[in-house]
Amino acid sequence: MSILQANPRESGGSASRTGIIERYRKYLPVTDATPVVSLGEGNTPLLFSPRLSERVGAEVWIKNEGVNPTGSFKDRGMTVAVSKAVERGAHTLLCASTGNTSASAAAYAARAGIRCAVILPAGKIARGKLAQAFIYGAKIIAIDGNFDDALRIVRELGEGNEFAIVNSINPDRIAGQKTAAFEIVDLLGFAPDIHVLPLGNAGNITAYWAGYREFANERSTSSPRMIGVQAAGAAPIYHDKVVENPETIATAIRIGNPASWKQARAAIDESRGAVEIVTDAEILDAQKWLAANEGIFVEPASAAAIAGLWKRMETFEAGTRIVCTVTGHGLKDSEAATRDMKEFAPVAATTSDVLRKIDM
Ligand code: AN7
Repeated sequence: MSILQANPRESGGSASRTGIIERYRKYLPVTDATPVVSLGEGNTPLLFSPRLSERVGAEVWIKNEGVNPTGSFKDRGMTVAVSKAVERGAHTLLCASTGNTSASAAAYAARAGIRCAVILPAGKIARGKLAQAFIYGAKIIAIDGNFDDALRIVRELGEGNEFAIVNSINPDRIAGQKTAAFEIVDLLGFAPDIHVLPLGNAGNITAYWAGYREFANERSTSSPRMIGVQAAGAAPIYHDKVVENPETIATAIRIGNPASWKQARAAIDESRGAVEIVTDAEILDAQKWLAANEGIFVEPASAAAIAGLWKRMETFEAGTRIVCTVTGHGLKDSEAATRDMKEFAPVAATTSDVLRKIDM
């Protein structure tokens, strides 16, 4: 068998697991002429979460986007954005990022055989994400500034024809990311009453809302109330004011002036949803609790959604069906996860010493 037969272009090169373009082609801005650049993204677990449900007095499912090919939801948008960029003849991708977008862009550029440059706030990217951009071979430019500065530069550079911008200001990204809402409705057979997710640059809430609306029209299902959760130190939408110096341990959502601010506001208002804020301490608490009680290890930005869910639990009626998206894998930011971990003093390598130490 030739390599081409083993890797049929029609399935994006994935024989075992097709990506979101193949699964939801008719809802996406692709044609037969679009070369599908896929790593088998999407089709992520939607897990009923018994302990979380018990804790908040509602039915809670977790949509675990951390198991995408590069460990975050960005891959859904990136497969569409990069496929379209390649179709238009792009040679170099460009993005600003708090980490995950750069990891995803770098991977899909590698897959497509094109270049990728990423602009990152120096010193504010989780180690695992930086490792990804590096190992996939992206050109990394660290700036003395934050994500909002990086995005401003990307917008300016995007005015020329040299770069294909793959931030969520590119509508192909939003189109790809809306497939997460499709999967939820397809798997549950209905839309949840409430959807909770972290809110950073606000592309994802925009995408989910578009997805739910699209399926609501097609299948006359309802649409959920959209609840976006920001970190207390980076909460421009909550305060309705640009935050000049956003700060939070959840570096993925360390954003003071979200690009899709208006769309996020519209999603929240139209769905009669809400914006919630959570402190870093609440985020770390939720991260540890979710790992220890549901077996799901997420990065701090994703844990913000869980912390936000807890904050609002008094408002849930019994039987309320809630989906919570956890957006990125915990291993991306192992420093954050191990902040309270002490050194493990070794014991003698004997069974009795080890047994004494287990002590549980
Ligand atoms: C894990 O990578 O903005 O509200 O540059 O990585 O759609 O921005 C990441 C955002 C939530 C917020 N959770 O989503 C980037 C970037 C994780 C994230 C968000 C991000 P948006």
